[in-house]
Amino acid sequence: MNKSLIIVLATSLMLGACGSTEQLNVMQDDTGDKVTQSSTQSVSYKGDNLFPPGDDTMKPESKVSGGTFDYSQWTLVWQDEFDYPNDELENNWISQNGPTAHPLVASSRWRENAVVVDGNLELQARKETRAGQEWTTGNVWSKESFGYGYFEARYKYAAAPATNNSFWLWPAHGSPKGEKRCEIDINEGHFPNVVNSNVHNWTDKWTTASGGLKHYNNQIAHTFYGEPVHSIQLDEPVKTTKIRLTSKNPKSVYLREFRLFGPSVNELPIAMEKLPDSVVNLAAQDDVQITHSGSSWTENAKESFMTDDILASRWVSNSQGTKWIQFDFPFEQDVSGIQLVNGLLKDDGINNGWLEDGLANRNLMTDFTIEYFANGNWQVVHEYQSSEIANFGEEFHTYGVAWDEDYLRFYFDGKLFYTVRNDVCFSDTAILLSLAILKQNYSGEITEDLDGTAMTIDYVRYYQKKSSM
Ligand SMILES: [Ca+2]
Ligand SMILES: [Ca+2]
Repeated sequence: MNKSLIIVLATSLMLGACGSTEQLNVMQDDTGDKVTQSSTQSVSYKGDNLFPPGDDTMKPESKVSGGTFDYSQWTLVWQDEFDYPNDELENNWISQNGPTAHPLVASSRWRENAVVVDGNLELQARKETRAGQEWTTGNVWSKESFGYGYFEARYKYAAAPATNNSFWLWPAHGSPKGEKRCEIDINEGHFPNVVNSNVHNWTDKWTTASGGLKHYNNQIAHTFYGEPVHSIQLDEPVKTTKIRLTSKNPKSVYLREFRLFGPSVNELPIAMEKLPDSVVNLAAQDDVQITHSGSSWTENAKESFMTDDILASRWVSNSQGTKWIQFDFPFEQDVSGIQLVNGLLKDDGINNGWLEDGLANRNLMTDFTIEYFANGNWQVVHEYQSSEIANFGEEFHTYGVAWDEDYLRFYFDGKLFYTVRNDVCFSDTAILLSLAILKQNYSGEITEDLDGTAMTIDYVRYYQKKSSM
């Protein structure tokens, strides 16, 4: 394989339900042509299963847990602290210099956008048309390749929606014959605080019943900050005929329960439990009309699931554009309390892996506004922005993966949050740091706010386990 052949765009993006994913990663060669055939055999299967039928190698055998990462068991064998002049970046890294062919990426990527300054590597986003794309960013990969070990980077996201802030592993310098082509996304970070960690098998692909080409992966939007539950007690009841929730969440909204209470409910009930018999959910009455921005077509996602008093069932919204849900009452109501549960919970499970207690929430809404209709106007009664709780564009965090023959363990600030069995990744890999700007609201709306932002990397470090040396 041509050593400069493969540039992979770190733009794998979750769509829809846990385990039910659609892939947007594209490989291209340095002429910009997409690689549509891998060198190994593609396999066709019938059906829409994520995993090829009968493939038991994908199933977990036992749970593993590592807790907090123990650096004392590991030896630092390679590092880049970016503590040198900009023109020394080439000692360790190769830069993309040209357009980005993926149809969802709006940025060409250049060495000029990868700037070493003040002890950091900045991958800078700029509003400038080059190579036919309206934005520029940076994308670098290591000259060296690495085997099993612990990879960690400390970085901040570019502080605006529509960015993909990626620290990932890919065999940029080629794989040994017979090895599967493995991509490990340690984090494809989306502002303000979403962590996407994933393993892709690019060798074994299969065709679904609907004609799509799938490959094994397990994309998950981890949302460590924020809560599934929002309980809002109003200071004064509002008289209204309509209530609506609106969100700009980039992906589908998972609304498990939505409850409205009248003034007779003095104390809001426990959101994660069934309602007491004495408490009425005004939103769940038969004569309430529910309208919305659209439901996901990928799964059973009816709007009635958000008011059925069953935590396990949920409405799943459209994935693109603004999401909203509206409740129309047949006559004016007094509303004094609002309660909702959203996102994916640990009990929802995942394919081929395990989530740790305390860091298991996924797909929580990044934002929402609740309004009521009165006197001919919509009036805001509650607003939520997850960037006010955790803003990874302002805060440095560490993202890591411990990779061995059996497992891949993903760490956030040194805490294990996610483990998958290793069925794919057995040969050396390069390290990549990539900023992309994404179209179609995949990680939020493209705005002028992007101009001048930067994915800012303090360091990249690689460790090997002491017992393996
Ligand atoms: Ca429900
Ligand atoms: Ca540094």
